[in-house]
Amino acid sequence: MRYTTAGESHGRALVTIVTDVPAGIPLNAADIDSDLARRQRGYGRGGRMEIETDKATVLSGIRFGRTLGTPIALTIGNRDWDNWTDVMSTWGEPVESARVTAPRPGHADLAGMLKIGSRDARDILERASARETAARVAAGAIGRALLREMGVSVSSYVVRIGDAVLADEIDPRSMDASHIETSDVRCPDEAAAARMRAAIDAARTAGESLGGVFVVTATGLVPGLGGYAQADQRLDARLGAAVLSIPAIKGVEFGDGFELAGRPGSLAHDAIRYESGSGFVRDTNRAGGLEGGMTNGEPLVIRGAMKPIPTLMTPLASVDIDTLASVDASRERSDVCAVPAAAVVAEAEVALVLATTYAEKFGGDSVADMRGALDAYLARIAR
Ligand code: EPS
Repeated sequence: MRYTTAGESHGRALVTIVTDVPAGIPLNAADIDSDLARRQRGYGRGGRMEIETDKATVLSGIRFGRTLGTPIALTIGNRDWDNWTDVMSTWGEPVESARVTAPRPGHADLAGMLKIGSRDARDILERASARETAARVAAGAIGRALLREMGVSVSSYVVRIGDAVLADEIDPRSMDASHIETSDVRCPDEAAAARMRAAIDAARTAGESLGGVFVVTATGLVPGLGGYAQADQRLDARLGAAVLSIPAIKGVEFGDGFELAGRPGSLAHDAIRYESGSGFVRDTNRAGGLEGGMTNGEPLVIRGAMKPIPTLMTPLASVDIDTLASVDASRERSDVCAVPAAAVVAEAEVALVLATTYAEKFGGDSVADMRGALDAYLARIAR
């Protein structure tokens, strides 16, 4: 499955086209809209989320609640567009007073202006905005619907916001996803969640913003997805690129990740046992479900590190691109913290990569054929 998106943050709408979708995936509007709603939640989000109620309008590729195997096009309207029709007009003359001339350190503003030769950071920031991730989440919901047919589920939780950390990692196999969904910081532990909220409150008061760390997990995966034979088959690389493509993500780890670098080999890998009835069993999952660029049948565990959002109400120093004088970086309405939302976006990116690997291994034309091939594969492995 592949997707492309279009749309500016304060333009009329976001657009997604998803291609290479197998036929016959059962899907309903709520599958897409509930993920869009999950992305909008989260303690620390700004005023924009009170304006928007993201919903997808499907234009093609789905008939009577099943994918046709044709490209799926959908749009998500921007309610805020009504407030931006002058500044974001498609035609006519620019509004000179609305130009953004003090690039924000950490945002795409300055490098983007230099890149395309613009004197208005809005030409760049409108598209660099993480608003675009709503379109990705809609695409990801289609990947997730295919994975559901393959017996796979993808979820996420937050383990760190600023200096507030969830100390004890939870086992994805025993994770209570419903509790995470009711937490406004996507944290399964209420004491840690309270620390995270307090950190966000303190940041808001100080005119600051905060980043953090989230975990995405996928369970029900068969071993052997991805590949060891070529660089571009390796699932670590594909998943890493997908998560790093999300705005503000600066780091990705699989399983015990960077910690593995400091351990002896005997404490870095996952010993293999055979148990009749269960097959090959691991008692640890330090690898995070990936060995040799492939799934190994254990839960996939990916951590993503998000930097703090660059828009600061107490801004860093910048330079006015007209006068070259030192000025405060521009302020825009923004979020204090969007780590819970980024976790939902990362689920979508991971779901799309995993759905693609299922289509590669089990045939991408029809979900019924895929299920048949998957069952044959599972039967062979069991033998
Ligand atoms: C976002 C919408 C944006 C921001 C945020 C993500 O809305 P607005 O710019 O109108 O307030 O809240 O974008 C950024 C943090 C960013 O740096 O661009 C959304 O829908 O997720």
